[in-house]
Amino acid sequence: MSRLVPLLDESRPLVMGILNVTPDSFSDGGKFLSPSAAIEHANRMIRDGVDIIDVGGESTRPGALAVSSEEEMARVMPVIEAIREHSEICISIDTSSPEVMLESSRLGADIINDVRAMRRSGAVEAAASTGLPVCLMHMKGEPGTMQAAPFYEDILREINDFFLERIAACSKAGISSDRLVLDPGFGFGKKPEHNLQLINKLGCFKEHGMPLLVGLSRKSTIARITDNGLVGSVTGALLAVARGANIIRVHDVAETVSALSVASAINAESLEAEL
Ligand code: 7PM
Repeated sequence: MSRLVPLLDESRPLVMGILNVTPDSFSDGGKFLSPSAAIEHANRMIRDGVDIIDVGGESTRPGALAVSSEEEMARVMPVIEAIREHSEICISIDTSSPEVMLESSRLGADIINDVRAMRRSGAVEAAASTGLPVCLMHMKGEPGTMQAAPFYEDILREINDFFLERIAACSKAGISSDRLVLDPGFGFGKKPEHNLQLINKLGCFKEHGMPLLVGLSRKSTIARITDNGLVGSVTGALLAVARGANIIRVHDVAETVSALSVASAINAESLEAEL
């Protein structure tokens, strides 16, 4: 049984901390490439109160080059293994590769987070065979070209139609709906105004009855509004949660946990609930 299920049952927003093991990642500048540095970062996030650690070995930044699954495997597996060696923290694997899904699951990962929503050949079957929960993210186009000229007639409708199609594909492969998490894909083939709209209207993605994940931390839409990426990202996280997000994917775990604790205390009008 995945460690995600009991966490989601707590019915409070969960914080997913980003652990990049790519040499070219946008915010971390390659700091976390070596397994030992990656594990140090993971331990720090655990101390800071993270609920889920999202391990990613493929850069999906706009314009990024494709990574072979061998390369991705070599980056990610030592890190998953090392985290699992000394912690029961919930581990998410950020991948589109069937091989990486299977091997991560074998090493004790709990969630498959796929920015391509299982559209790669063999992915949906691989994910189904692991029995793990899956996050289906909306992306228009591919990372290399998605920011060229994003165009939507009705973005909310288009994302919901995409979710319906991917939910059906998963269901056909034997992934039941109670194992799915949906993510509108902030920054993936969208203009800044699209990104702001999908957070403001997040509630319209609730119609599928599934938990929602949002990742806006340190992304360029936030950077266009404010020079303070930390405050901007935490503010975005709070508003996303207020509009129904269940999981927030962030770089700044301690600050996001603090902000969400205050929000929860206000919503519950109790201090005890947080102690
Ligand atoms: C460079 C630019 C490196 C952007 C990495 C990124 C999401 C995700 C990413 C998200 C889910 C980042 C992104 N973003 N998975 N993976 N949702 N489910 O900022 O929004 O971390 S990669």
